[in-house]
Amino acid sequence: AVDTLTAVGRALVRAPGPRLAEGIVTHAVRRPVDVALAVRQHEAYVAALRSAGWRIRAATAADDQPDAVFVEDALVVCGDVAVLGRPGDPRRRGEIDGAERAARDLGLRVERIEEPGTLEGGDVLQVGDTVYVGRGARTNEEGVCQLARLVGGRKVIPVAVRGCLHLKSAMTALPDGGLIGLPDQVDTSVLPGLQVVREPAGAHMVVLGPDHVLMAASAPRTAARLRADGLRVTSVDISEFEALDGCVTCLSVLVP
Ligand code: CIR
Repeated sequence: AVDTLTAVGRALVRAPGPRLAEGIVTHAVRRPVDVALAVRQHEAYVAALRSAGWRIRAATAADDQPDAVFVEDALVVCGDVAVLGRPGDPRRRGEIDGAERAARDLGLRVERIEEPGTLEGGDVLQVGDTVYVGRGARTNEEGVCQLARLVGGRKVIPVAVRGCLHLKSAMTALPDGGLIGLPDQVDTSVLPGLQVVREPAGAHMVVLGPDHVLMAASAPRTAARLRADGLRVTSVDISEFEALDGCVTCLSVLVP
């Protein structure tokens, strides 16, 4: 009972597997990944969520799936429904079975994106009752339409993205719901506004609480600016995941 009184919600994570270094790279310049360091960085990331009050739930690691640690892409949780994605990159489709088991363990109703739709959770940014869905390399128009039907009652806004992997590679939201990111990579004409950042990793926030965000250590100037604005910022070094085009959002799914 104490747990539920103090907790903010549950956080789903998935530990990196031994084949992490073989993960897909599209935008970064391929360099060797230090898997032992990645394991320690993941532990520190999980510890940051835990100390902010999130109860950690671990999906079973998928040792044969190099990118499974990027658990955010495999499913979208919206209220009491988990929508299993259908990754735009077929090399990631083997992650979905384990994500489904994790969603059921969380007690969520399970729906799924079906062929010919593609959708990765990195393209889905929820801000209150609004759901921004990136249309780009990994999520197609059909995927956006299917998601819109499955999360009925929310306002779904498709956003064209370019030059990046996912919508959340380019923009996320602050605790007050304000959008923050890189205007060159998203169609800003459909957005209510966008606070511009100069560091690419400054576009990535995980909202941990009403005035608390988690950011990558690679965005020190943005973190300093947000602290000056009165936000609490926890920074974590995720260099080994950034080497695989990952960002701070992709390592968890928060279930408030
Ligand atoms: C991929 O290319 O699919 C992975 N190497 C990285 C996925 C990162 N996901 C995310 O930022 N949501």
